[in-house]
Amino acid sequence: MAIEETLVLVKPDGVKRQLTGEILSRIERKGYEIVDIRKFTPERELLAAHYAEHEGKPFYEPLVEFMMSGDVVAVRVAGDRVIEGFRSLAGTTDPTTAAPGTIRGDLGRDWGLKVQQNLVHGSDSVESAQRELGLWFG
Ligand code: RTP
Ligand code: MG
Repeated sequence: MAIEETLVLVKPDGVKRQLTGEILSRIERKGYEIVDIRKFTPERELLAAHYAEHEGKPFYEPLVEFMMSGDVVAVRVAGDRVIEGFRSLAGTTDPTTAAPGTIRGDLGRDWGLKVQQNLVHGSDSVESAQRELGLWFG
């Protein structure tokens, strides 16, 4: 079986705060491999496809606007059980209460904004990872 891969995004808050290196370093120190990496500001069409499951939710439009607000670093990461492994490294969605020791818990917090700026995204299943890697890396 091929080694598992996941899509990690360093979101615009992480890029602006110059935390890309810290986040990539945590991925590498855990033992995962960075296979490919790109930095660009995503367009609405890509984000609409990426976040299709959230369309219609109250946070959807603020989320898309936030993700279009600056550069994102998209990373193809490989390793055994990397999908659940990275989500464990990232911590839970809300950065205020994410466990210390995680990326969101150590480096994130609420900023009084309409959307949770929580530094990173990680695919949540094999199917999501394949779909999302196709969207961000073609
Ligand atoms: P991600 O997809 O980014 O890895 O995060 P996740 O699975 O932990 O969170 P998900 O439920 O998929 O939500 C996607 C992103 O939407 C923003 N969000 N804001 N109530 C809120 O304000 C809210 N809920 C979700 C977050 O940026 C979250 O990562
Ligand atoms: Mg998600």
